[in-house]
Amino acid sequence: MSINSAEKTFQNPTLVRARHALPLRNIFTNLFPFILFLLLTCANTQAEDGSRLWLRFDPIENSPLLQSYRQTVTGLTVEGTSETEKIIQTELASALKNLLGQNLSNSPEGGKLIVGTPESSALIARLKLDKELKRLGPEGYVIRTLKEKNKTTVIASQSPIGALYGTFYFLRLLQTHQPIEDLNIVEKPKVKLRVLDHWDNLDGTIERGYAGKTLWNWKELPGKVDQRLKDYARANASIGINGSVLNNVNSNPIFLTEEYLHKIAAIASVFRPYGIKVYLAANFAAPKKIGGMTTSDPLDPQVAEWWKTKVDEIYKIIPDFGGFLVKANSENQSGPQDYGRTHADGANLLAKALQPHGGIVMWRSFVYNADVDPDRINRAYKEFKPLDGKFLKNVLIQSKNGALDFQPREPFSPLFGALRKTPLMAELQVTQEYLGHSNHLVYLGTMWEEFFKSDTYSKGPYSTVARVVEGKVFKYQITGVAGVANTGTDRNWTGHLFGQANWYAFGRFAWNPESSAKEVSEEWTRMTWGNDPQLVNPIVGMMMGSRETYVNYVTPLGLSGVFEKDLHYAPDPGMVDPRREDWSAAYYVRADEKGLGFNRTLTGSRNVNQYHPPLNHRFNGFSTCPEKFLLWFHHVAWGQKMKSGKPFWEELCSRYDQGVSEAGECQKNWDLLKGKVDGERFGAVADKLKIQVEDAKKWRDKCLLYFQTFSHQPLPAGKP
Ligand code: GCW
Repeated sequence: MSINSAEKTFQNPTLVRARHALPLRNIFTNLFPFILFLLLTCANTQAEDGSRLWLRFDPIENSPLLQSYRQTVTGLTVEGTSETEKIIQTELASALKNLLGQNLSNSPEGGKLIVGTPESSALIARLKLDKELKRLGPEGYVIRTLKEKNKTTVIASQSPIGALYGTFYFLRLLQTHQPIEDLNIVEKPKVKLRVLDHWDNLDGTIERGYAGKTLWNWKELPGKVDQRLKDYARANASIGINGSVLNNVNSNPIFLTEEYLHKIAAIASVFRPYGIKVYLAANFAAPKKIGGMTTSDPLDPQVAEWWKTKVDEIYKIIPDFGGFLVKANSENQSGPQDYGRTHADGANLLAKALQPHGGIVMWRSFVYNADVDPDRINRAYKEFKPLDGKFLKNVLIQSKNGALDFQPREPFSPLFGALRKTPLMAELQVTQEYLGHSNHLVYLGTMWEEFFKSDTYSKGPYSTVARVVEGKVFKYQITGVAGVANTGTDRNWTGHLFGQANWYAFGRFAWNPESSAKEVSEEWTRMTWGNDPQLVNPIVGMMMGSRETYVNYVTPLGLSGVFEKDLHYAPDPGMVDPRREDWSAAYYVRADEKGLGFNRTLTGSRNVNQYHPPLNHRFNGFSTCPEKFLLWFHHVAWGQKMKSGKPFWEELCSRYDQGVSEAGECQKNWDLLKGKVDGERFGAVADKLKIQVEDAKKWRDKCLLYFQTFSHQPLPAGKP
């Protein structure tokens, strides 16, 4: 029975009653509990499409906890009249109503939960937190229980945005069932720019997007702004994301035209009260393509004038515009090298135009022109290292975490720690281009933790990537972390329900690159699935192992590039792409009669030398190179003895097998949760896991059969 027909029975009984008065009453009485049950389950099921993300705010059922929360939060005072402060008010009032079942309207004085800034709130001003809040900056905040004031809880910041971040932190404590009666939390982001990069195209498609279409409806904007943009901004604010690059780095210059700037302005005004700035991916050839000029040469004064005029126009329409992201001289995008100029010339051209408005340039280092070096992964370092110090102050160089291209596992790109005078911004990929799209459950928090924790040794030990990115190693003036977004128009936002965890984790890691993947996964699990330890422990367990499992059945022991052409989903380890050698799987895998893997040691492409000592030596030596990076740096003989004592071929086979069996374990663990989570979300994940387990087998079989044509060794018993 659908909820509608059940409702009709209730709402319109008179007609029916006239004809069957007595019997109907009996039927109704007997069936009442059943109908009620159906109604409740239907209502419940209908709501569970994942659209609420981690902002569910379901009622707290644990009664002692509920009671203590109710005692702590007995009244609410949110002062200030800015848009952001209004958002704080409604957010808190509705969340507390849902979580605690309490209607707390905003009272001007004396609530037991007070939120605001010294400017907007006389109460907070009286607390004399000014110095402390100033040190925390506009996005930092304190959450403190005031003992002397009848245990009032204060959420205070220098700015309304900081107060909003503090509000979401406070709500997270409630959502994850933490104690709140004695708080002293002091928070500030470790990174200034925390930006989602959307690879969204003008036609609504998303490059490497697996969750539907773009959220920006260009046809309807600026007249109509979809409510989902508000939901998107709210979700981002709840995890501290403060910027969105709206369009693909393979960029269409049309986004810079006046018509589109007005559409973008409409998006910016929805994002603004949530603390999110909009940025655009700029097409370097725009002066020629939309400006009617004959050149886009960065050293041509008229080109500089064109950009200055364009940028001035942008700021007239969008006064708090963030700046540009640029992919130049890479994968057919034009750039300064088209005119014999350098990346610094190109970046500085735009930086100069943006500088008077406070805008910034995020210039990507994802370049790999074949004439620079025969090994693709040597190229970006070789191009950018000599330019260190040549960029204007408002330029950041944005580098992917690894030197290749968002593989399931890569060592950190040697650019981290190589640029001392130019801020290096980390680019992570939240969308799972090489990680099973929206079909595979792969939690990326562990990958990002591994990356950020890597020691670059660029200024002696403890020069971790995290500290480089935070500007602590080389004292960068601006800092940033970008993530290629995995959002789209799917009801659940990310295609796979566990893709939401990667969006969430991105925000948490961008705020604090030294975060713990486990803590983040636990937070997300509690908010998304529930606080029952019988749910939390197995789900966190599944998440924490998921990336290693994927690596095992896709790219074990440091393999890379084994993917099918263009789609990057299925395996095709022998693929040769006629367009470019370095788009071919065979180029990376390097399988031959002797063995497998890319020799990047001193006898090979010498990539190891792009790392600071002792890493260069460590990666260069076969016995010192971590096994997880072995095939990345070494060509390993099929019979080579491994740490386990097994010959390499057997080790390789067993890693693939391990991946397959771990994927199966993950599926079994999920099955055990049947009945413990709502049916709709349970089923959605179960369906995806089925695909994942089948895919894992395909990966193992296809790769091993291909490698076997070189190793000529038997497959372990029971394999194809
Ligand atoms: O990984 C490659 C992707 C391209 C992407 C490019 C990049 C946006 O396959 O789709 O283009 O990286 O990062 O620029």
